Amino acid sequence: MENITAALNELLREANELCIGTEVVILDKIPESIVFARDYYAKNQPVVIRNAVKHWPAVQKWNSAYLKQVLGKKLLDVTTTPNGYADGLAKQDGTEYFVLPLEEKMCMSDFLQKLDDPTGPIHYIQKQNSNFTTDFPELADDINIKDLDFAEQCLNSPPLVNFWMGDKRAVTSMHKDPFDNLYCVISGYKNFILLPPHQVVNIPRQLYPVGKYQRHESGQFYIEPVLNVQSDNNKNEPLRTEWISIDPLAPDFSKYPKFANSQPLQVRVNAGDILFLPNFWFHHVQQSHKCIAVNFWYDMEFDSRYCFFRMLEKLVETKID
Ligand SMILES: O=C(O)CCC(=O)C(=O)O
Repeated sequence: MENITAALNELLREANELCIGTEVVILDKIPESIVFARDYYAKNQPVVIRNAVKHWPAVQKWNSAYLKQVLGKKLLDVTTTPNGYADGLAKQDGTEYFVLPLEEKMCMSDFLQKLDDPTGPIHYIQKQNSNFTTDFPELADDINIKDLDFAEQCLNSPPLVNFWMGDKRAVTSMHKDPFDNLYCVISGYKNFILLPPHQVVNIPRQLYPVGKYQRHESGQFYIEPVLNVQSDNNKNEPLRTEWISIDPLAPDFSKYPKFANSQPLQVRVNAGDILFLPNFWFHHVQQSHKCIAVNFWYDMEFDSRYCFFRMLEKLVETKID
């Protein structure tokens, strides 16, 4: 056990000293493909490229008036929560759930109007199913995927393309994805808190019952448990999922002391910038009001790095202190 603890400490120290550093690298122009491949993709390093898509018509055009004109009456999928956390932890009657958002259909004009109400529930267009491609064809010509060719040789095309727009109170809680991500901010800004995959050693995780927000007729939200309908053995038991227990905005170090060693990186991505976020980097995201973003998710490679991560994940499940 002592050996394993020493090895994990060595991993954290070396990874931080040799390859992670204390800040996200910022570039002021799109790198050549070979430079992107060598310095960022191959090293699993995030990088922000300032003003890389500033020339996209979207950056000039996509304001409330334009969206209302082009999409005003169109019904869209919008997530609604009482607290801004559309996939996050919340307590009800002493039970802590991983809670999915209420999904509502509303037209763009109503959505924009609701964003102007700072007191109501919190709305976010954040359907992560390539919704830009399926739901927003009217906006397709305002971006140019050819500008992402610098990364094409490294990434598995075609990507899923997602559209994000919401309230400044909407927060994406800490998680990781099995995708390499080119995240383009179109309007406003996003604040990212990032942790490299090996920090799984310091990030507390737990299985939580899954719930989904619903509303009473009065408008009051409640959490409805989601049952496990797939497994014959556990039918009618709550579905459970693993989620990260810590909120990096208010970390409870007395409960999770190891998180104090995690050294998160923070970066603001402004309108016209691209963040390259490699797969399995943990991320937590906040935004300015009515921030709009389009991101491109490329299937990750399940290579030796993935196998190493899985091994590490299993090792720390054994609760080594
Ligand atoms: O913009 C957000 O709120 C979350 C983005 C995210 O989690 C992602 O692109 O993987």
